[in-house]
Amino acid sequence: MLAENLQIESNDIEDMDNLSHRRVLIVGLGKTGLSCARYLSELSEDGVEVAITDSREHPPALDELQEAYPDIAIFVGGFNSEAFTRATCLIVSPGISLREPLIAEARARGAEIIGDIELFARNANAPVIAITGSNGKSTVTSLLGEMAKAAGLDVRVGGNIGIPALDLLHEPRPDLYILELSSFQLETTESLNACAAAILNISEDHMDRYYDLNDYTAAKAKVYYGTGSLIVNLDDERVMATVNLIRQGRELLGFTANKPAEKEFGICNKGNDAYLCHGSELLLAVSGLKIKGQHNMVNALAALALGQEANIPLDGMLTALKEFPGLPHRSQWIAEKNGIAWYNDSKATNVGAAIAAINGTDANKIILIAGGQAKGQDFSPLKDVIKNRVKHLILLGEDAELLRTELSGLTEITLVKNLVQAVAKANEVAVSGDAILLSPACASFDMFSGYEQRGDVFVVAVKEVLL
Ligand code: UMA
Ligand code: ADP
Repeated sequence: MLAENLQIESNDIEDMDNLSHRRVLIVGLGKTGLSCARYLSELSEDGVEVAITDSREHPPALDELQEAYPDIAIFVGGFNSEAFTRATCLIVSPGISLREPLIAEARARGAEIIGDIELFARNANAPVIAITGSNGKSTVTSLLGEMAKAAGLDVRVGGNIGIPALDLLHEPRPDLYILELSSFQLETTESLNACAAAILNISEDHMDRYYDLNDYTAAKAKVYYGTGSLIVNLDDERVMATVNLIRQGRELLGFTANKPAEKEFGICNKGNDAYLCHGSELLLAVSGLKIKGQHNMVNALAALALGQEANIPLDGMLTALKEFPGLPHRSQWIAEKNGIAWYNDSKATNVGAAIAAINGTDANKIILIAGGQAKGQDFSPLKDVIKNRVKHLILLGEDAELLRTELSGLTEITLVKNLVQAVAKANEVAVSGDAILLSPACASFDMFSGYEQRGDVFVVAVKEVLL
């Protein structure tokens, strides 16, 4: 079995609905750390002492924290071991590994180790839908948010998508929370008990943080803890192996890119048209959707399955689905000139995402712009699609050489120094009927502040070259 070595650890968390008489250390002072500080300050529980630490000299939220919460003790420019020793509870930000020695020592001493999602879970006052997976999380989370809104629900959407979950916890109580969760966030989450939860897919990502794919999968599997509905990708062996290990008699609701069995969500063909369907019921023609590519059809099916289990009315879901334009930087159409289409898929920060984008791009041949930080990934799964669909591979970034070594002989390869050169080269080799796709399969932090900046720089370069 694929996941036979899978070990799902319990954090042995004691009953901790409140943090009274505790010494809490928030570890990390980015978006999450700031949201934890804000939440604990507003909670104003008696006897809670709050401090915060970050290994960086000037973490992003430092100034805001100092101004808004001057009473919180701050330790930056390295982790302060005394602060760790004093704490009875650590709230660890997702960007920090639990294998950090001071965190491991604190756990061994009996300190409680949680994350912001666990704190959210203990205080959330409405049902929660939770979405994880290697790819498609933000698309499904946003689409489901739109579906809930179209159905007239008061919904709050957040988590890894960019709005810290604790910032969603304010009065009045909403009808529903929808959370995008990363494996990092799930590592420290035990009691979310989502009413519906999905692992959309599992492929290699963040291998610089995990021992192996099983270790990464075990973190993702925690999204299914509890008693809610288990939404599963029937086409993904690793998801299925994982959920079968932990389901303990619970029913699964599946989605698939193929014809579904009764009660499942899938794709059926009728005449020349493909439809999203629920069992044998045709829901919507694929041609009627603004989002494109098979991966997006699967994302739509996952959202429908999650929505059904959270009792979101179908009419509202279908209305939103027809209108949903997709998110920027995800297989986003940018321009077309001389029969050549340009797409920005900068959010493809791993191999699985780039494969989905290449497969989902409608063109004779593709000129692919890729590269950046490899994060320890194995690039060999890219070989087939590169060989079959990519006529020219343009590589840039820190790990361009690594990619060239792994993918040489499959197609023509050019190394460039920056995105402007990449765009110029792509423009030079493309002919009518081709598509030019930025889908890097790598993180962007070697050259950019993030995938958004990488995508923005690409779009500007494309517009300039097409002037
Ligand atoms: N860092 C340090 N020292 C510290 C603390 C952090 O070097 O003491 C570094 C981390 O290694 C990381 C960066 O700082 O490189 C940010 O880490 P953080 O935990 O402070 O991040 P936040 O600003 O709190 O943002 C986090 C998520 N970031 C990560 O998990 C790295 C955001 O997801 C999320 O939107 C936000 O919480 C709100 O929930 C971003 C992300 O890249 C989009 N997520 C990864 C992904 O999608 O692949 C998992
Ligand atoms: P995430 O939040 O998990 O990073 P996004 O919805 O932002 O996912 O999409 C990121 C990239 O992943 C897209 O640009 C696309 O290349 C790819 N992608 C989207 N949905 C899927 C899917 N269901 N399966 C595989 N790849 C996908």
